[in-house]
Amino acid sequence: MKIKRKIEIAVISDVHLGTYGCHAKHLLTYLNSIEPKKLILNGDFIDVWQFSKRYFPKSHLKVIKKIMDMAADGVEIIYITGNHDEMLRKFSNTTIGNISIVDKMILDLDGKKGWFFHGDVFDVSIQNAKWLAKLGGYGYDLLTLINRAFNWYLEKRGKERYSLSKKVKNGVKGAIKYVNDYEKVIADLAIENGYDYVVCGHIHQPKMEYIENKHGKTMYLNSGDWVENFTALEYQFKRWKIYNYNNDKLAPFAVDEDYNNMNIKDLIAAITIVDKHSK
Ligand SMILES: [Mn+2]
Repeated sequence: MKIKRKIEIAVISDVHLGTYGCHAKHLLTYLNSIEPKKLILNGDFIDVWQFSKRYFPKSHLKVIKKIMDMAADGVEIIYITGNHDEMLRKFSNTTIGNISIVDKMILDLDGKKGWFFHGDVFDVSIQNAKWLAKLGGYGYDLLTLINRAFNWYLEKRGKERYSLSKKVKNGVKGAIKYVNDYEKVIADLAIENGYDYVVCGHIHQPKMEYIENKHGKTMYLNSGDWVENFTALEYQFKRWKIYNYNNDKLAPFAVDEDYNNMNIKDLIAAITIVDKHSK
């Protein structure tokens, strides 16, 4: 019998299923080692931009099957959309069984307020977004519109859409400043809105840190990614921590025995065919 770690909430982001960079096997091992009440997929879970039929290996299908099995076992799955899976934003606020799709979410965590979103809407205007914080609750929604309009304009002109995470990843000059600005703007907006925690992803930089300004403070949390860092955020016993797969000595014991005998066809069937007799 496998002993799984019980966690109240697990948050993962930037898995990028369907790309060569995604370490699906690591993620599967992690998911097999935990028993969360809630699992939050905070954006860029499936990389629809780079999706092609040529590359979607067995281990990536297993991750999807695992998530569906968790949902069937009563785990509440919250899929927050990101920029690489923004096509799913069409289905925002849809709920199917234990799985729901949203753009952003607010949770009450033992009397404290947590704000969850992917974070790509902060790409466009991080340099001069200070005034957006002053708009409080409207700030995030306004940024979403500006970001959308800006990318629409770039696409119209045949240019590549703006990607902050790509800049950071490629170590473009000033990358550290981009990261700092991103964290600062998000924290400012969270403080302005009275959130105790703000939980995002997108820039692939795991972090847990109190950020303070003259109006107050908030805890900034970033779940990192499953391309380079293999990190997650876990909430248990009224506190957050960063899980780091590279430091987890138990990892080799949580293998995916259950799915090992399944071939690709079985896996696809398990994911796509809904049993008419169930429920
Ligand atoms: Mn992203």
